[in-house]
Amino acid sequence: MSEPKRIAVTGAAGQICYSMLFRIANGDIYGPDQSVSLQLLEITPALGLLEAVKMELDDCAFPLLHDVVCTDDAKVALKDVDAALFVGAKPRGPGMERKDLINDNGKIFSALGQTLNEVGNPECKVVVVGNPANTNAYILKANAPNMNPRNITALTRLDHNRAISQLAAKTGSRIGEINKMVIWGNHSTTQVPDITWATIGGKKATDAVDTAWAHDTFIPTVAKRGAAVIDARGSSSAASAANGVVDHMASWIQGTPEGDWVSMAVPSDGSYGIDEGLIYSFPVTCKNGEYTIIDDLTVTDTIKEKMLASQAELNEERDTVKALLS
Ligand code: NAX
Repeated sequence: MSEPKRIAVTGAAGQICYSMLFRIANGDIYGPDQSVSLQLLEITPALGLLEAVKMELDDCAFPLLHDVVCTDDAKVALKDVDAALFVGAKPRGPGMERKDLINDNGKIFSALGQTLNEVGNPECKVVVVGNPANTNAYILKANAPNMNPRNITALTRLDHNRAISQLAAKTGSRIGEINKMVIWGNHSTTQVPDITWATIGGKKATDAVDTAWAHDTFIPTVAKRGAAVIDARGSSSAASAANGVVDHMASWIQGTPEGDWVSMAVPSDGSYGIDEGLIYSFPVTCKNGEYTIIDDLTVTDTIKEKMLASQAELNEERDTVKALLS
């Protein structure tokens, strides 16, 4: 077997990681023929809990898990990694405005970007999960000029999976029959889940549901699903978010199937008139470890208007953290 792939994970003692690390150690990102090393980062007070996670990883005796490092030093966690999953972030506290959260977490991501820049492998594949994920990825990218900017991405795969699940439930179809779902924009309530090109068993999804459902029920249900899970569970999505991260990385590394695509928030190349460099969710195909934005879809006027509103929100978030974009 080749050298292990090194994967850094931040916020490794948190909820999402408790579901995610075991999947990674099982080979779900790099596949069944590739061993992995985990370099886990936590804040100092959570190191005890992180050790407990390592004990459980050890107790699984995963054949593909080469070694596990637990640390509160980002230089150790991010050193020479092939992939970095930035999950750790502060949750929104009582009375906190979204702007406060953006600023607090922005500081975490500017510091991590600088460290990644210093010790990271320039081709390292990055996914940001900690919210506001797109803007945190934007901050990280701005602070890590040595890194390949194309490889700084954010997670909208959970939204993509939620959208597929909602369409399957509405039409009584199986998940595996649904292809070509799209999430445009920000991982927030301005995101634009879009079924224009989706197919169900090869037939157009738009023939199976009416436009009013697609616009007035489907879009807000997917966009507000995170809040619905919080209401039902008392805390935010964890296992499904972990699954989204694994799917995001596995698609990127192992490729997307012929005739389908996935949604990833990646630096815009100007497609669809979205400002270049903004971390925006697009449909992409993946092959040989590279993603390609599907840039030739004709979007409807209604969807375009929503796409621009999501872009406007991202621009506002970017302006809020201007001081962190060194
Ligand atoms: P938890 O609060 O359970 O875990 C976060 C962990 O991060 C904690 O253990 C904390 O000690 C650690 N941490 C905080 N600051 C850190 C730092 N500077 N370096 C390293 N570790 C640090 O949250 P969890 O439920 O795991 O969620 C993590 C993040 O994912 C949150 O920001 C959450 O909002 C975000 N989410 C993003 C989603 C997406 O689709 N993009 C969906 C799920 C989730 O809401």
